[in-house]
Amino acid sequence: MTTTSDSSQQSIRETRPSLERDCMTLSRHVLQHLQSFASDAQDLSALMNRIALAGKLISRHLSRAGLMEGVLGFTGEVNVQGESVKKMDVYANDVFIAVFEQSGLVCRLASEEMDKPYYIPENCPIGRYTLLYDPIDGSSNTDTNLSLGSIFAIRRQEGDDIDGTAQDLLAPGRKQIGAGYILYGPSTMLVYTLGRGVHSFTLDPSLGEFILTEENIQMPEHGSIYSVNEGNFWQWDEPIREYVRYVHRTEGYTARYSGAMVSDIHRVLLQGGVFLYPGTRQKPEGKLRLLYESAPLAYIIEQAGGRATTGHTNILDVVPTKLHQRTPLIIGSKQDVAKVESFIQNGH
Ligand code: AHM
Ligand code: MG
Repeated sequence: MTTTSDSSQQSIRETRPSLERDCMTLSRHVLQHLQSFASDAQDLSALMNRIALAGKLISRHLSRAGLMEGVLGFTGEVNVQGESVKKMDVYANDVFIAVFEQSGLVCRLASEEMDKPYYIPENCPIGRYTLLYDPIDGSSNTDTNLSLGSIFAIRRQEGDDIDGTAQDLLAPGRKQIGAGYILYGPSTMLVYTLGRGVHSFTLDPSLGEFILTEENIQMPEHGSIYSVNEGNFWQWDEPIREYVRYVHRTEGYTARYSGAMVSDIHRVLLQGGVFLYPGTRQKPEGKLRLLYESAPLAYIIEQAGGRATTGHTNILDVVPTKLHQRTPLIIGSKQDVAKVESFIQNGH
């Protein structure tokens, strides 16, 4: 005979797997993953939760952008990088600041959109972390409803920074204790590492939560995709041109380039291949910024079994001399990165 309690046990067993999946939120994952409830782990969990909130706010804003006045287009200003600023860049930059105000977590924020680090004085006595971020990666996609991203890196503040110059941030990417990105595509995804593997989450809009999608992502050692802006072909040095000629004449390669490297690198993370933004003759350092674009993505890709290099130096070993330093970037599957390196270093 089946009793009421038997049947409710049975129903719990049946709903358990989907409930467990829905309950694996980002903050829970961080704690579980660090295997600790100590204050450091609680801080990192809370910090990731705030980053997730920033992602949700930006995602919501993007999803309605075409329906609201004054959201798309340029502000008319030029940022510290000499690039025209979009209204969405300003909004997303402010979102990251707003979510960390009164959090006690982050004392300083440094971003592509701000000349100098931004201090949140009320957090500084206890908030020993710094957040470096690119609020909108792939800005040129903003007004055409194409994929965009946000990139972030977490560093522990070293020293007192009494003069407010944040000199301790001029340290290699190995000092990052966490990194990740948010991808605003058909769905919004958050991918992060705290140095123990790479994990992806998808925003469930009905719950308003990022739910675990894949744990410990390992990328293929080789992939067919090469992702580069070939419009720059005549501005590259000969070795990069030679590499691109090589993939043109070799069977098994295909090009993909979206204009937002978060999406291009996300594809490479899942399917393998290589993304390149090399230096040009006029700009040997290329376009991408080391501290809040290349280094966080390098950390993710290395944790997933890939590599990132300038062509000569591992991205995570490059020591910046200034906050907004640029760097050439070759990133992706081990074998594909090695192939590009071999063209740069040996000419074939
Ligand atoms: P952004 O942060 O100002 O948008 O610049 C970074 C972006 C990358 O996402 C993308 O790969 C690249 O710039 C595209 O540049 P280009 O149009 O020169 O190919
Ligand atoms: Mg940007």
